Amino acid sequence: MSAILLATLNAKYIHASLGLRYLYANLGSLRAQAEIKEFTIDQRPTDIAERLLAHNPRILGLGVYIWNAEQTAQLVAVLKRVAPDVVIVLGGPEVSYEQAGQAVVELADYVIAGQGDFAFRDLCTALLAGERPAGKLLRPTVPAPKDLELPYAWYSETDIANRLLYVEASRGCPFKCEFCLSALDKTAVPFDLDRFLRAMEELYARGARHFKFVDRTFNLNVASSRRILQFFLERLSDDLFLHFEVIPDRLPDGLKELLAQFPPGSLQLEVGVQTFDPDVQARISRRQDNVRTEDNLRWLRTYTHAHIHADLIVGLPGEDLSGFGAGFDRLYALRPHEIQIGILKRLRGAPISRHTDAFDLRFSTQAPYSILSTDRIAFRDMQRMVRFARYWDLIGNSGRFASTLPLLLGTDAFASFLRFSDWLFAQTGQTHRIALPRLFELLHRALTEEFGLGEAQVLDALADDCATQGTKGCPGFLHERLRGIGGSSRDRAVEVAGKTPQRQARHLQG
Ligand code: B12
Ligand code: SF4
Repeated sequence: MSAILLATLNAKYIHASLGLRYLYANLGSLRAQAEIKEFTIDQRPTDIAERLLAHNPRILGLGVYIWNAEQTAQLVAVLKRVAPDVVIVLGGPEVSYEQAGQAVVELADYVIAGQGDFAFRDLCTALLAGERPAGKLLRPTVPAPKDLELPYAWYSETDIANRLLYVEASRGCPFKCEFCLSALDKTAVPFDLDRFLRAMEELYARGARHFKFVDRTFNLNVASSRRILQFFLERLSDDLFLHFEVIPDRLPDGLKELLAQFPPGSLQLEVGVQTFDPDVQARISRRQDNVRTEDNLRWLRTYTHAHIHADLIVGLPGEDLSGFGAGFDRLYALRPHEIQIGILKRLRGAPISRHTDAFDLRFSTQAPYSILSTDRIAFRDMQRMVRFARYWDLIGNSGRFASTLPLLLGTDAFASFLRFSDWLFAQTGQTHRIALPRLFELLHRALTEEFGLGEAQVLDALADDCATQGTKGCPGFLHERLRGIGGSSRDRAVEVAGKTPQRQARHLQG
């Protein structure tokens, strides 16, 4: 039995909640009466309610995020029907802004907006003492990192063995990109680096090897970034895997020198580019030097083994389809390993909403509040881009079609892939559950029938890609071609089936 439960519904099992572990770590003496319970968004709200109530809690703190808003509202509705006396306290980014009209907020007892590390403890102390603080919405001051207990000891052995370990060396972001919730932060505040690295050392000693930094901009303070990279370079192992989010136009030599030392499969960088259009960048208050961005991406691809994920957003105010396409082509030319195409979302509290009227931005009213149309991109075209993004994941980002993709994209990457995407959807009516052998067949048909390429060239490319993945599961029409494939592709197959994917496997599940 626990008087206090802290719970959330993660996007998938692989994602462990760092926020809840912070709240738990900072409960002080109340920690002895508290427990963390994590679920996923696939679980039924009634089942979750049953499992929570089995602990007979007096207070239930729930972390509410864009990915679980709907399910959490259903959960709270069930709980309030069957156990109205349990005090429900909400927190997390989804309930930190624009609370009016949110069903989940209406049902709950308290909402703590923003960083709740201490506020939750204080509220629990009051509630357990029989007080009922007046006012439902609490807006605590932002805690200083130096005062916070670090949460890393509360990653269990199971978490360490099976899940992504989120860690943060700093909180907040000094930039103001209007689509992003971090635009509301005043600045980035670092945790004491010695203390942070001691915690990393402890995690490492317990066997942790997959570290995902949630710092908004890892390369903001180069001296700190260098120490962190150095720390992990001294602990390189076959299974070490690090993920950082970086801004693309800041890569001083001091960082480059260390980034270049990480072996293949050990380092992943998420590089937000979002748009290359200077007018759109200015409109959404995103400061970005495009030339430096390109130089740095080129440098990273040439001189490091880092796996580069570069992000673009469709639907930004003032960007039409051809503008997005130009950005896509410009980014593709730099050959990041993945181009993550995000559909603009209107996050609660994010300043992008100031452009809603001027650019006729129409967002879905359901989480994750994706854009449906703008004055420049009609609903029909936005739907095409949603499919483009999905198919790009399957074919461009999966890395499975290294030989076939250049044939498909030709000299005009965006236009060709959009044409392919439209064709694929017309053929299948599906964006999900397309098995790999069928995808090979569809690519074969698209390239020969729709794009008019020669049979031999297409079969060679597809067979090469099939061989790279290990020939099991290759469709029948490629078997003959595969028998003719020699050593180099087979070597690649061994490499791909070997250690690199194993290191990244856990990350890729996310
Ligand atoms: C990890 C992560 C994910 C993971 C999911 C993790 C999980 N647990 O399942 C993945 C990669 C799946 C993901 C996906 C997305 N994410 Co995300 N993600 C993050 C990230 C990088 C880290 C979260 C974290 O651990 N932060 C550190 C902890 C300490 O902070 P915290 O979680 O906010 O917790 C504090 C407070 O919120 C509060 N709090 C939290 N829980 C509770 C509970 C109670 C009771 C109380 C009182 C307080 C409280 O106190 C905590 C301590 O201060 C954040 C950015 C960031 N750096 O925070 C974005 C962020 C949460 N994601 C965001 C977005 C928009 C998305 C996507 C929509 C992106 C996209 N383009 O597709 C998708 C949604 C996926 C979907 N299925 O719909 C937004 C959140 C918007 C929102 N309203 O929730 C964020 C803030 C990014 C941003 N700056 O805009 N994400
Ligand atoms: S997009 Fe990145 S740089 Fe811009 S405000 Fe958000 S976290 Fe900061």
